[in-house]
Amino acid sequence: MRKWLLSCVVMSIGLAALADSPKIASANVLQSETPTKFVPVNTSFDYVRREVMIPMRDGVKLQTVIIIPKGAKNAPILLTRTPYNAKTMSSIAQSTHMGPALFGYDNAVDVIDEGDYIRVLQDIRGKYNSEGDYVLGRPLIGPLNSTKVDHATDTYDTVDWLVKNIPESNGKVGILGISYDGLLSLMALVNPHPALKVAVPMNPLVDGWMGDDWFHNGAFRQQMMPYIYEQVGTRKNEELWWTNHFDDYEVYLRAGSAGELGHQHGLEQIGFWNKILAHPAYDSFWQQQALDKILGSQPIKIPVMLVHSLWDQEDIYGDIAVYNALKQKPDAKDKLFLVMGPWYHGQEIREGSAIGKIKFDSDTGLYFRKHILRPFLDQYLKDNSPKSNVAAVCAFETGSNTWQHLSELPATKSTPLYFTSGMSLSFTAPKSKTGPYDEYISDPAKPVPFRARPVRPVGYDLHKGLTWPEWLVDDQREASGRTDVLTYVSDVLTSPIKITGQPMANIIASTSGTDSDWVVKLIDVYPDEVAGHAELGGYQLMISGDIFRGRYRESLEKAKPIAANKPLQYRFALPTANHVFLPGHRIMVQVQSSWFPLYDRNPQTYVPSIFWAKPGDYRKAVQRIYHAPSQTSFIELPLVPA
Ligand code: PG9
Repeated sequence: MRKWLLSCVVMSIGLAALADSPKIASANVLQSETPTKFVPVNTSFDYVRREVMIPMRDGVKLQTVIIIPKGAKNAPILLTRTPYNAKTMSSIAQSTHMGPALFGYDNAVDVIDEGDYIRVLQDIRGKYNSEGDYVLGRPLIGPLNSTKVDHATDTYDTVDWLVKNIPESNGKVGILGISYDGLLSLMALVNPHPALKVAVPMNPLVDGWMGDDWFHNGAFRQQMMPYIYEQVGTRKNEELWWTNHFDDYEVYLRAGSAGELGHQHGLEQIGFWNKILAHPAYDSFWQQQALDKILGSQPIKIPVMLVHSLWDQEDIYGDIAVYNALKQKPDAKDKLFLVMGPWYHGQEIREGSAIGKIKFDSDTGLYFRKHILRPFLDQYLKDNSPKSNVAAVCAFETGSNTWQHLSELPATKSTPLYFTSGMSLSFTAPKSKTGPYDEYISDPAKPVPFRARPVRPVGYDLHKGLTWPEWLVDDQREASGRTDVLTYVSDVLTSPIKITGQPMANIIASTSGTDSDWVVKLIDVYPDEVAGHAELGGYQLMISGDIFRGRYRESLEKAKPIAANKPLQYRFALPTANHVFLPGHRIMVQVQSSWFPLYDRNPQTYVPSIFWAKPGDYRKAVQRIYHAPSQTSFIELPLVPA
């Protein structure tokens, strides 16, 4: 009986199991665990985040992220337009707090967060989640842009929408940004919307040929090729540049020429690259989009603060060019402001007490944000904010490591510092006719590295060895020890020498080739030993330096072969410095003919386009720098009288 009962139980369990089996099977048909639309719960956040598509006048909609401090009323808006992904720039950390969420690229967080600003980040047309076509640096409407839209109109339309659709705002908008975003802030100055009250372009690209990202005086900055590849190749920068060596020196040397390297990467598919290839000279393509020229032909409509980094490894030319173009205008007096800090590109929104081994005695980035940027923005954007006392020129003097607050840049006396025999520098012109030149052999097979090898690519992760932002302060001792670099040095200084502005390189040089590059570097040599900073003993700190492509000696617009073995004058401006050479230091000038691989090699044989120089075109050349009484080479220093 018990047996029967048991078998009945077993049978009924078995039957039940059989009856259940289809149910189990259906539970195992796995369905998506991801909701069709996940709604994040962020009621505990101290800010509200909105994502909207703002329509432009041509119907194209731009992805815009709006971050509003909770409970904000009559708050001003700080706008940044960017090609670098508004979404990630506005949620750098997942945090309930607005400050940490925004901390990072282009967000001067202490100003935005502590100032209770509404933060708006927008993808420009053609990038990331915005609609429309992408044109790198899209020229303003005019000879290079026959459409009805540009970044000035897009800013206008955006500002118009923002002030009509953000009830928490006081209807006042400021625009700011670094580099590309700085260029966009500058373009916003053309026909600004009445609600746009102030602009702060920091380290903007202004003139891609003269001295910002793409060329310097005609020499091509080939390490920017990966940027073009990634930035223009796909809307969301999904395709990454590939490499085949750890050391970029090898990558670029083995490719032979920039054109060939681009070809190996399929770069000719990219519109902007073809424009670079088509315009190696300073022709109308570059001149007509140079923003200093465009803005210089218009009144200054709203207050603008230009922020310049003295060791900007990317855009060291443009903001000063804009300042020079605007400073004589009648409205400059109360509308034009200049800040110069001891920074690499964009360092003004980061920790600013040092670049590499060079220290500035205080956090200059924090000082800028707290005592210059914030009161300046508050004055123009906040209701009832007091007038700030921000000076027209706030300049950090390197060497003495002090801030200066001035009504204008100091008057200077252009003073030649001559190259003399014995590899010396002197304020007295050379008298000796003996040994009227120094010479070196420039070999394109062994170009002078612009920094110690292995040369890593352009990149910002200092912790991963991508120290590109620091290269302008690298110790130049390595170069001065080479036989293909000429090094002139002064006696030890007994009193300070102060310079403000752009030194002018003025060399008389010959080459045995028919084309040549000339690199001139102005250097501060530290005393042999430095108490408390042993690593700075004898340090050679570049204060200002640049490259000039010899084929443009007579005309920047039209290349021409150089007459071989003929001493000729090369004269070009170096980047702005605001520096004191202290007693006990020496002044040094180095001259060389390559800065590789940042700049492409000059084959030293004239060819129509250096982008397509062939292996046989690259030839050694004998280079001479003259310092005879009738052929003086010198650097003109913008001396500030003691
Ligand atoms: N220097 C970068 C850039 C600016 C403008 C055009 C292209 C590149 C940047 O940091 O954005």
